[in-house]
Amino acid sequence: MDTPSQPSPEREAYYGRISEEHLAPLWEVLAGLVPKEPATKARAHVWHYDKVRPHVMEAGELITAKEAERRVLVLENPGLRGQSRITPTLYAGLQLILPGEIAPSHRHTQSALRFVIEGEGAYTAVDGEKTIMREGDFVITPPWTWHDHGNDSDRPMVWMDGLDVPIVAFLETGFAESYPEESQPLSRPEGDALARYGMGLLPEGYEQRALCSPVFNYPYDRTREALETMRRQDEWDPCHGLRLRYVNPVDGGWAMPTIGTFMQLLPKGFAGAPYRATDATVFSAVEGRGRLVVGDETFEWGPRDVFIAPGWTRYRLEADEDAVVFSFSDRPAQEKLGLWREDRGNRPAAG
Ligand code: 1HN
Repeated sequence: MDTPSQPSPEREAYYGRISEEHLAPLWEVLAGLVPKEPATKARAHVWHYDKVRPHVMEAGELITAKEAERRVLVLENPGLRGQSRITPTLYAGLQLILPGEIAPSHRHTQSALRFVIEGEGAYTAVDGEKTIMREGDFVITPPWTWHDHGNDSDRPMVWMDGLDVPIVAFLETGFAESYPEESQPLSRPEGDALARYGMGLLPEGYEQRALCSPVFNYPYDRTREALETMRRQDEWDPCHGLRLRYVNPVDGGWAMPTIGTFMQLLPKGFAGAPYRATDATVFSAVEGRGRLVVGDETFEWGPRDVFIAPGWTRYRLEADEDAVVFSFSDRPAQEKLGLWREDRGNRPAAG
């Protein structure tokens, strides 16, 4: 699939004639359409929270949550500026909600996750249930569910939003609407979803209707405890340390159909083996400090920093202290399409 050299005048003239009929020669573009391997435009990067936080807080003085609808600073991948993408297929941003504010209710076909970075006590209401959020919580907003956020605490709250916006745009399947009131009515008590679906029990007669997990807040204290308990028995993965994936407890599958989410523990002194996979991964450190090494670049990270490892690009993770790191990627979407591949160090690529 080598690119042909500059076309002859005869061929150029032919291309001109067929162009009038909206036709084009495949052989001139084939190599670009079917690359030997992915060559991503996304770049590795770290957003240090201490640098970003003042800008996020300043936005709080410039615009209200109500006026903005969502007061968010978009995390733009340096290789994809102006496209509202943190990876080629995913959107991410940092959302601020100040005490007393409400981000009005709306719904859309894009799926969203929230990962709480700073603060405690703000809530998000999803489909008739409110959940109070704390640092390290992973919260799901399934597609086409009403959702509004509010902050009844006395401190600002910042979380990272992750959405499949570019995927939905590519498929041209985006729909959205506003709820007629600022807040949606609540029909279930706080904690109902976790009690009903997140305890290893299911109500008799329960039928799975949605593709997203019915547990819509995975609290950090439970996730942290699982990692801490398991570290005594489980073997460390040479690339990922001890990495758990968030699952839909109803079927054991991914918690969201398009976005895969993980929490991993990297023990003090961890020096991960090189790893690459076709899914670009967005990380958010909760505890500890370490490094992301990509080629000859090193990105130091600490608590609340967000960093990204591009797709099909070898990287290594290192930790100086026990570190706990959340991450997400489009892996479920790739797997469902039979496209996902990983490559661990010296082993040949799968597939
Ligand atoms: C959205 O609905 C929220 O509901 C946050 O908090 C960020 C980015 C793009 C599109 C919709 C939210 C968003 C978003």
